Amino acid sequence: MANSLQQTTAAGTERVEDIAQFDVIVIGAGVTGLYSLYRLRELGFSVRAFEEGGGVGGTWYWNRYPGCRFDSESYTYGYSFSEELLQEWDWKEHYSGQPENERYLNYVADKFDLRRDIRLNSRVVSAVFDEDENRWQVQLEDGHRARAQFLITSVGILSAGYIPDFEGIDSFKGDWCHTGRWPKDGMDLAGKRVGVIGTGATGVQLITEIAKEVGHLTVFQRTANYCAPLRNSPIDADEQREIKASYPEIFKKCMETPGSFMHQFDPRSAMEVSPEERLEQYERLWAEPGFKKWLSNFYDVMMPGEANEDYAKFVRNKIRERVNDPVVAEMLVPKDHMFGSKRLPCESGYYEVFNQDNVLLVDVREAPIERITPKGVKTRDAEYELDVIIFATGFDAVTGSLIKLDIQGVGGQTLKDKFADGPRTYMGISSAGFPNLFTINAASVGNFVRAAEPLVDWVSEAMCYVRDNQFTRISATLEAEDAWVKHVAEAGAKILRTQANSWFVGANIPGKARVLLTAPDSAPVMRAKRAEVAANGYEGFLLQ
Ligand code: N01
Repeated sequence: MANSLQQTTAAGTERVEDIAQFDVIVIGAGVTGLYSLYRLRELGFSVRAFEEGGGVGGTWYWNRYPGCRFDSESYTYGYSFSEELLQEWDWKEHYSGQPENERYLNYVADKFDLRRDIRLNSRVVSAVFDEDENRWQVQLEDGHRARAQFLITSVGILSAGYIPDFEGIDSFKGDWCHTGRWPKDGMDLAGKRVGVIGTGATGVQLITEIAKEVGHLTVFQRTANYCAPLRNSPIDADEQREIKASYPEIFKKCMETPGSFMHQFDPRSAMEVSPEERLEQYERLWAEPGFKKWLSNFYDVMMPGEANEDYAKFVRNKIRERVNDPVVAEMLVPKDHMFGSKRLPCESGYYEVFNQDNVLLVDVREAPIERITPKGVKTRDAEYELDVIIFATGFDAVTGSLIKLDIQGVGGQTLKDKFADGPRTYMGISSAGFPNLFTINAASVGNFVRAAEPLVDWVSEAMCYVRDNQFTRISATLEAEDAWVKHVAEAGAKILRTQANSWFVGANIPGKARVLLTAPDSAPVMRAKRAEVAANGYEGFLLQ
């Protein structure tokens, strides 16, 4: 849809002609963007999604590194909005891999005819609020522009890849890449000397998979992680039938838990049962697939304190049991942070990789990486010659991808400046001075799709409220925002997620303010809060 606007806008002094006009612009065609598009279209809005990638899928489009897969159950990750989709789609594995997940999202895009409203290969470089017209003007890298009353940033929480500022990267003679921008045609690693920097959830998946084919692997580890066996398996025909018959119960379970996963904590404290009973439960859950090991465990295993340390000891011993060389084993055992204070990777043979003769573990906390050289990686102690370097060094989480968009609100204020000391929003969704902008990526917590669907529903209903009541603007009030920022700091200080240096608190990015980047509350609490806000006529929001 395009029209000829013969006017000068506050968004720029140029004459604006032939700018495509929509009710809503969605940035990103990943899990949340696709659903936003579907939902808003159903509600009668004209929508255009701009996607930087050459295909839909977001995280599952970009992160095509070997080993990339779910660690929450596949059938808890799919959309719930269409019974037909649920019955048509067969998840092949309990923890589905990237190729299948990307296929699923493409299937969704086709089934609901979403592609006609998605412009691919479209990197947004700025979004400016036109105060006279109450519309956002979005500028793409290729010169294309579009305008809409509402702007939704469905840009993901882990999409702005982070590569440490090592000197000499460009001098490296071999191939290198970041896991979040894995080449579509893959990387030829067979028989090569490969170095991986980073041992977070990504590094753990990648290392396990590529260790099967590389000639030699050097793993540069700064912090050892608590990793637990994923125990993935194919879904057989009987299981498939059972899953399809029990989606309502599966989703109901997910909606009742703090992180929207299908596992409920044991309401007992680990410390109130006998040591024998405690160990029996630890062992029983350890033998189970996925997150059950901690999310179905004694509730206080995932809280700072005695139970947490007791379980950490159990996990440390599980790691030691699997690594032949006791020196290497001790390097792989985490001792500097609490169990669960960083994201817990699930693995499928990670520790055994370090029993291979062609794998070397290098401690870069002890001897940090000094630079990348033409031949490889130089640490304080040695130079490691490599053909390929893979940066599994994570993401500038949540705010990184928002700031990259150069979003300018009322009075030319930028989101970058406003978020300099951490995100300033109300419930992660809206920021004062940025009317009609919904930062959906900053509000999701836990199991992504389970969190995203109700969030998108809420935002869509808020837009309907604005439309139906002939308002032109909606945004958080400064008071509501201040109270939320205070709440995040206070409640966040008490939870496990803020206790270590990780992306949860922005501590993985040098110079980034250390602030909890998502809500400190559980998913049910957040849904109830949003429902109450809406029921009270969007309390905490300024409607104009
Ligand atoms: O990133 P990370 P990730 N020198 O930030 C190291 C999700 N996810 O991509 O721990 C040396 O966790 C850094 O070291 P340290 C999941 O939510 C999900 O792995 O900071 N090393 C760390 O080891 C996850 O949490 C799945 O000391 C440096 C690593 O790089 C999130 O994505 C799979 C360094 C970065 O780890 C991010 O995970 C994969 C330096 N200068 C990911 N700088 C699923 O299973 C950084 N590091 C669904």
